[in-house]
Amino acid sequence: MAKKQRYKFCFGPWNISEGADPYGPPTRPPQTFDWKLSKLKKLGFDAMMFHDDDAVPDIDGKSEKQIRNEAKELRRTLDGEGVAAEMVAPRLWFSPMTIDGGYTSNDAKCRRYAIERSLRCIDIAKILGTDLIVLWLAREGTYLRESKSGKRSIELIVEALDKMLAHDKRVRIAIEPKPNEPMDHAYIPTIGHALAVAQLASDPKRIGALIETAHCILAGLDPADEIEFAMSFNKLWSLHLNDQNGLKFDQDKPFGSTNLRSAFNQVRALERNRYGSGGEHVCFDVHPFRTTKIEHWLDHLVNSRRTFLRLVEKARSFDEATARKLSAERNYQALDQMAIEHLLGS
Ligand code: XLS
Ligand code: MG
Repeated sequence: MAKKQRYKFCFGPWNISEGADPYGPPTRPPQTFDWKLSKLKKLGFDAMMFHDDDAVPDIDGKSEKQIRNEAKELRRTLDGEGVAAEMVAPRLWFSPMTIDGGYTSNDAKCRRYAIERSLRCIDIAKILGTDLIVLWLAREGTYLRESKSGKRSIELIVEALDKMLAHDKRVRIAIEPKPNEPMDHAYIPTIGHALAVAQLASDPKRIGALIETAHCILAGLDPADEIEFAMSFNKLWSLHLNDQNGLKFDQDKPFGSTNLRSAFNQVRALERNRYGSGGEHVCFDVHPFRTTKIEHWLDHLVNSRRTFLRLVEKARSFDEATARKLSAERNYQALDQMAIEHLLGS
């Protein structure tokens, strides 16, 4: 029998969030980074994901040398805790320089800022010991169709990718597609778009993808199919599992919270394609509900991991032979009920 995958888990400091939303202030006081890090291993996680300014706060006001020094200090702290850095992502959506987008801004000065910041992000990743950069292209899109050219925007994204690839010969870039929010329409809404854009870059081998459950649902797609699509190209380099109830704001609910059967199918897709066998992590991009009390602050992470592991058991004990037989007989009614009964348990 094939060796069973042992999954490696991670989350980011932003996943222990304070509950602010566009309509109200935080409902929990901020926690320090060190506190978050100290909890990680105890909760059964292996690695942490970072935005560039999670790693080096106030990055825009710091020199290259300062950035490197702070990244080195963080590396020592991570090593001390036995925690790996899974990836680093440039936060290209917060600064006044990214109001109109990063790489696709209509202002050349702002575009230069976005690229420079991405190169610093690569420097940080190298120091933290990861070759993986994640690009969530938050503001690369339009609020109104007349404001940008779609073709020019793709050229600008490819130019930025090429500069990043040239900056460090070992870096790999995983594009995290999302169809909307904050933009009306984003330029890279799905995995298919991400992998197509990769083909235009100078070294397509070093561009892959990260799939987030909620983002697939927002695009009207099935997350399990998106996972298998990316894995058909060996391009699923990271994963943000969570959940989402329909087409509304990005909810980042605990994994399995809305649709347990979809969560099961995502895990089954990962299992049968051996996700993780190349060292990839299972990350939970989940947030506590705004109502969460301080004493329950980490439960969404613990619960997502637990649900994932329970669904791994469900995927491993699913009667695949019978499923194949029922599929061959086109008895999908029985297959449907078999999946339901399996999830319900005895
Ligand atoms: C937002 C994204 C973000 C990325 C990291 O919707 O999911 O959290 O995962 O930049
Ligand atoms: Mg995400």
